[in-house]
Amino acid sequence: MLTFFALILFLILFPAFAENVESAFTEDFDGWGNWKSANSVVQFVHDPDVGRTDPGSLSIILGAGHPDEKSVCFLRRLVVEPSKTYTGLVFVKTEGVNDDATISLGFQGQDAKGNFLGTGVQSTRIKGRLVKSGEWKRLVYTIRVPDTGKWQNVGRLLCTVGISHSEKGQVWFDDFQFFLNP
Ligand SMILES: [Ca+2]
Repeated sequence: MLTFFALILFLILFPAFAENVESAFTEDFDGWGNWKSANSVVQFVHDPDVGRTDPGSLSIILGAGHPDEKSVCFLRRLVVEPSKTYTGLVFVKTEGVNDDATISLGFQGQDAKGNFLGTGVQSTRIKGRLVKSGEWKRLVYTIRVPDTGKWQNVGRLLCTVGISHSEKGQVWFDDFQFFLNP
């Protein structure tokens, strides 16, 4: 019974804790969807062999004829509460992408039903030339969720991890984490 009350107290004190997300992609896409610009030539795959700490990662393969300015990404909705601060991070690896490729981790506001709020995207990016072949680089972004203006009805962050400005190559994503800042 004491354990039960301790659990209730924990849930009251840390209501958003249950929404923390970790994706190691050991088995599959772990609930991540994807999005691509029109005319993109791309494959979204789960790579069971490549991984940072453990095998398994998400990967985007840009195919012949992919227009280099186009954006493609994996995405996942994350439950958040206004006025709270969260940190997201993901590790990225590339093979054969353009030096000017932009690999990004971004967030935009949605309401509890997943409708866009027109908040624009907040993101961190790294250029392809800075991700050397075979090396994992970390992208990290901390966001305080506003509670006014366009963010008034926020209930979700749409998280995107993706690539633009490359017409060739492959990028992997692994060891994603999203958590409420203490
Ligand atoms: Ca992994």
